[in-house]
Amino acid sequence: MAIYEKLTNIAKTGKKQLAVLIDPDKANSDSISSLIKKCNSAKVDLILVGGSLIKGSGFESCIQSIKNETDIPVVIFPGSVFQISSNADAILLLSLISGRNPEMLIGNHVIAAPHIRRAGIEVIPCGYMLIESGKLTSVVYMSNTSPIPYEKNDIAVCTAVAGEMLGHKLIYMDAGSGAEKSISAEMIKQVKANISIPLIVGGGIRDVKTAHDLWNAGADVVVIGNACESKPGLIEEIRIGIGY
Ligand code: 1GP
Repeated sequence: MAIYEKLTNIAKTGKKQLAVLIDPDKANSDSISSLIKKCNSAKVDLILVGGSLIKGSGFESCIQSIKNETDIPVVIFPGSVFQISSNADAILLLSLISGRNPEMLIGNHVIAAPHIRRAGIEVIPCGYMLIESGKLTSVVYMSNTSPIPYEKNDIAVCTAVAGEMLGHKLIYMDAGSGAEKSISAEMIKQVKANISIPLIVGGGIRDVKTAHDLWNAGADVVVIGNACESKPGLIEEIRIGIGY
């Protein structure tokens, strides 16, 4: 079954999904292997691969190493047009709808389109929203956009609704990797109440309670990135805590 269809079907049942984000620049084959073992045992739903700035040459080998060790779908979460691979299962085609940078709304997509088509992977159009999170994150700086202010729930709601009306299949709300504070449960609750497509939430989630609060507020998928390295037991604890 296509990855988007599966994600949507699970979301409709109300079952909460867990995604792990791997930054190829921070991973090596040993660290990938140990993390993937944890993802397998915690029954992680998706593995996202990408980063705002990838300096090394390990993007392709990172995806290949992951695929060698798991059947969990590997989905590219691209930080640039260089992050495309036929070895992945799908790509989130991110349109940065919280910003007003035309390159992030359409320019990079034009450049990437023929390469994505040639890769032959599933394309999931995704309205991507950055939310202010206490400090300047790499993604805010690199995208040259302003995030939505932390407490402006109404702007977040209208942005997500516009994203859905434009035809995006997912909304991804991100405080940015390593964010000081994750997105508020109240903002997630209000956005979820106003859209009918699945909602992914990430950035700065470092403990079980925050993950559960965001799930309970309406996130269909919670993404854990940095904390997988600093807290090796976290993804299992999050999964056990939710009861499946
Ligand atoms: C970043 O949402 C992801 O784009 C994950 O963030 O690394 O802070 O968990 P963290």
